[in-house]
Amino acid sequence: MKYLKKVFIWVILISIILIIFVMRQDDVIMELYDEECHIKIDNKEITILNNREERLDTYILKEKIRGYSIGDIDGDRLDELILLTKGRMNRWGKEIVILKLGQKIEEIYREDFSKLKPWKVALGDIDGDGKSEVSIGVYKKTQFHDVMAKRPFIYSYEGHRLVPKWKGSRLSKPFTDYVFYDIDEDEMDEIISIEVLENKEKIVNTYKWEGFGFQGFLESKSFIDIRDLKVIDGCVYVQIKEKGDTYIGELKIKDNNLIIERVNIR
Ligand SMILES: [Ca+2]
Ligand SMILES: [Ca+2]
Ligand SMILES: [Ca+2]
Repeated sequence: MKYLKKVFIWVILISIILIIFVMRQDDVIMELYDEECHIKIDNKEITILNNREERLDTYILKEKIRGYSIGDIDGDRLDELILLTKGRMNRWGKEIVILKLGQKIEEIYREDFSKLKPWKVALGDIDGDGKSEVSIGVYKKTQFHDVMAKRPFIYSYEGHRLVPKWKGSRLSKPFTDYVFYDIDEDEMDEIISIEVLENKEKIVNTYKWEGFGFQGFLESKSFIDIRDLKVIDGCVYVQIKEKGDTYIGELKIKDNNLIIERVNIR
């Protein structure tokens, strides 16, 4: 009996170690940023590797990474990596760190945004000038909307700093998440958001930049639940929950309607 107990404890311990190992593996993300190089993002460590998997440079942050986005924010045709670091207690993010990616990694900007309770960083070229704007998803009140809510603030990177471009009070409804994507192929990115209706059902909504603010564009029909908004390989996907059915759908415009087409991917 004693022997069995020992075996049982060992099995449990080994299982826990395996689970931790697998979870840690999940944290490693590979991102391609030009034809020759890719980066590996692992916890606090960012490594540039070439096509032969040779390490070109490594950058180590003090804090863990909560979110990131890659794109050209200054129009020099080199991508930047924009990171949001984790704050204390991990509920909100803390600093925005911008790294220029070439053969080497160069930190070009760092600022503490913890007062705004940041929870997301996303990039999109909303005005089509070839430079991506930096959006920081914040959780706060604004002058015109005195309620704590998620809001997508927009900045442009000018003169080596992030300059506010739009600190609008909110989107048309409360939202759970957003990304930027050129849904109508006019070379300007729209905001694509998952929004919550009064009856708690959800819709996908889209907005176009109109020079001084965002204008509602197309919205989908409503579903019991919509989650997991992602841009993968140039397509936007969401997970849809309908009565007795859950599936992945791809966002498309058809006959001037925003539709979510079922696809067979996981
Ligand atoms: Ca750049
Ligand atoms: Ca732009
Ligand atoms: Ca567009």
